[in-house]
Amino acid sequence: MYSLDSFMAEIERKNPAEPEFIQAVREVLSSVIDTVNDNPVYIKNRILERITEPDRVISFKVEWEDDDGNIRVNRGYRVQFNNALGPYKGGLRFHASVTEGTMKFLGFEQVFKNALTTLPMGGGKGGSDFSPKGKSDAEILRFCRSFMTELYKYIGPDTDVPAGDIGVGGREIGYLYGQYKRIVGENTGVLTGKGQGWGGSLVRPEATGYGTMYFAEAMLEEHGDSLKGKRVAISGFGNVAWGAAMKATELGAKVVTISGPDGYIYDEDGVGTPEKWAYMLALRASNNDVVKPYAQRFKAEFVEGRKPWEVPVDLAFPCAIQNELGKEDAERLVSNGARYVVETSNMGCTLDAADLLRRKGIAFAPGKAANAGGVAVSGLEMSQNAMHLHWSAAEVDERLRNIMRSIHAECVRHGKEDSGYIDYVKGANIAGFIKVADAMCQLGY
Ligand code: 2IT
Repeated sequence: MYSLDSFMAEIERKNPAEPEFIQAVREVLSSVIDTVNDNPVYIKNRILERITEPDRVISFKVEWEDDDGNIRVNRGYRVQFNNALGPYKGGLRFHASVTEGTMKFLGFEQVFKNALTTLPMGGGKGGSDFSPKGKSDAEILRFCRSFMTELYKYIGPDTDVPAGDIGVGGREIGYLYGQYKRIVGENTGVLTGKGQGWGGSLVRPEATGYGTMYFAEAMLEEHGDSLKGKRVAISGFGNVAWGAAMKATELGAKVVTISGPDGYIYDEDGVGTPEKWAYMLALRASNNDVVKPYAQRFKAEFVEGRKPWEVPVDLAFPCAIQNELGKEDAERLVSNGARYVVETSNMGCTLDAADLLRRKGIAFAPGKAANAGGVAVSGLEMSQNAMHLHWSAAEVDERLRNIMRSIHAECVRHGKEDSGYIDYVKGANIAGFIKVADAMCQLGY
């Protein structure tokens, strides 16, 4: 029999100074510990000990030259967490906050998320503490080239397939893939999120944001409700927020906020026109990491240094970064009448925020379920690459919507309580865990 507290004490001892990894493990284990204790096969196979230890953690030096001719040094990572279900799969994050601990938390989350998609993918994550903020295009190119010159040794279309994440979009994937091809001489599906003219899948750029709205659509239906006429708060302004704003609008909701590290935008007219969406992409491409210019451009309100969770809305979608929505934010949302919180960033809510939302009866979807659309379409990109063909946008979009609805159904199946309340965190964790744990038992050690 496992006790959560003593198991977590051991995790904390083995992973010092990695608070986010410890947080992610605690969240999953609190959901699955009863399932494990009820299953002698999982106990005998030491699944908990094995599933919380990454297969390997690769760390490497990235040397590059800035525009002034200075040599700069960053640290690169690839965490290959678990490949029971398929090749390691997960994004690359370029952000100043990246450490080995963040990579491990993201890799761990990815294992269960990828399992939920039902596609054959294990979990991994990588990146660097390199910050694209304020960097020129030429500097980003040189950094990507150096990064791939190390990373190529560890990846391959059937072993480990990276993609984008914060700070890594179509441009960066292009530079990374260009260097991979230069070294290895192969056109393969070794990265996803590629350009549409050179092996990328249609709808991959939109997929995370679209997917989270398809998930929300199913969630609202489950509660006899719909997105039509709802007020929505979104944080972030990058690729994920962009896709979410477009799909929310299409489904009849009004997105009243986006945000950046500098503060948030309150747009009473809604972030709901092609011009506004194009402007979000331009802000992202500028590498300035600010949203303030949106306010001047579209005559909206800019609230400096604050988060959008103080705005009265029906639904909140954290779309920026881990732990961006804390307990006080959750309290504010609840007292302002929000009924749904759909985590779209990975672990966007702190543990106490998520607990509070669930205690208050708010429908709360965890990132590993709601944001799985991005990696799901990455999986579809891998399929298309392996078959050397290209699906239409309509075909990819329909598959994406079906995958998100099936993830929602799995959450309900494993998370519905006797009271009728759906604990999406528990449902997602148990559904993902069972798939990976069963595979691990069958594969031996
Ligand atoms: O967090 C994520 O799921 C991603 N950044 C996407 C990963 C992928 O391989 O497409």
